[in-house]
Amino acid sequence: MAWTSKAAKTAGAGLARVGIIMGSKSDWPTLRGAAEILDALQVPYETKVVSAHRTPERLYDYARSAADRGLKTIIAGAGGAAHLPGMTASMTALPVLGVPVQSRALNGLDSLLSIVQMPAGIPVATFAIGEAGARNAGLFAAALLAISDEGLATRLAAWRQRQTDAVAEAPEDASAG
Ligand code: RP5
Repeated sequence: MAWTSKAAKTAGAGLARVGIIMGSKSDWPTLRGAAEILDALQVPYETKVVSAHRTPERLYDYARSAADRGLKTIIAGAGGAAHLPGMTASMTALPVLGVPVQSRALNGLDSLLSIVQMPAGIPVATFAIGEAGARNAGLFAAALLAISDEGLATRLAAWRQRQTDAVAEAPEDASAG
């Protein structure tokens, strides 16, 4: 079926190549980390709230149409009983990158175990809990796309070099003393 996403946001030119989905709008402060990385690397993406529990039909439509709509990978973040990444992976052949959101009750350990412990057969690449995981999922999505996109590979290499260059050899206090 045709898919139109009101919440779609694209960075750079062209159709979204990465989908960023989350189980609740309360997950956005975490998943924003992935979006910021994709913005920095000029990778077009879309964002959408898709709950495995509360909006199962939306999840079905999203996952089933993702590849036909031009997405190459999906970053899926959720917290608690975090079924979103696994259920998404069950309905698309695209690589799914799971981000465990830091939950209030168990600090994200529940999210991590829900996402990482997929039974053999349907893989979800699982990242660290919280914003670090979201940012790394963004970088990983870019690395996947960079395999067949020379311009993106160059931008990613430059991003990593800037990060390396920004690491001081000594802590501020030590050099001041
Ligand atoms: C999960 O439940 C969401 O991914 C979110 O992390 C968690 C709490 O959701 P809200 O109650 O904030 O909507 O499905």
